Amino acid sequence: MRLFVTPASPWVRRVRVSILELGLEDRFEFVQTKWPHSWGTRTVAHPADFVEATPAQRIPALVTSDFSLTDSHSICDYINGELGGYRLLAREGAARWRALSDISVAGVIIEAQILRRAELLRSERERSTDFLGKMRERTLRCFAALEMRVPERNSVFDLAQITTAVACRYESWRYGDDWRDVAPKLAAWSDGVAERPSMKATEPAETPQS
Ligand SMILES: N[C@@H](CCC(=O)N[C@@H](CS)C(=O)NCC(=O)O)C(=O)O
Repeated sequence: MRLFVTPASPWVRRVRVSILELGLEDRFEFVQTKWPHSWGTRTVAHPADFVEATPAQRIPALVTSDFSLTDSHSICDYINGELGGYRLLAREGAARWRALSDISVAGVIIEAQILRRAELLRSERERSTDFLGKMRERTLRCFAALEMRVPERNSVFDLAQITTAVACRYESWRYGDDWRDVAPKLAAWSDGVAERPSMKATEPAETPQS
């Protein structure tokens, strides 16, 4: 299976951490993609294999011998259910919905982080301060909500925790540590899980531009 990736993307990171937590890395070929900074506002040129893999032309994208999946949610669903025996997210029942409740909030944070990044890649003249403020406020509201449900010590590092940890670490990497003031317990928890080998192996780095 081919997984199209970049080291900066938090959407990619939640997939890569899931793969590592399940010990499935040998099943994947990781294909590095390149992104000029114009990606924030324009369609950029990509190699044919990536264009074929995903009509969205976004990462992560997974190509198997039977089908392709073009977002992290469907890819995590496949990895967890089909390859991972539902070890990262329960198949049904209350535990599933509790986890999805956290995943949806952490996912909103990641979505806002990436929208903010794309806006910041515009020229200063084009950039909307209002939009950046709205994304920042949404992010902080969602971190405050996750502060109310910090995972218990030594609980399973499941897809909800993975997605939350990725959102926390991306925020610090791109935008600094202000969020820690609204979510101090979550921040301390994220410092702990950042030491896991799966998180260490996927620390964010700038995406190659060419
Ligand atoms: N909801 C999608 C979002 C994927 C996404 O937005 N990926 C970003 C990188 S973090 C991307 O490929 N952006 C390029 C573009 O929008 O052209 C997912 O879960 O995978």
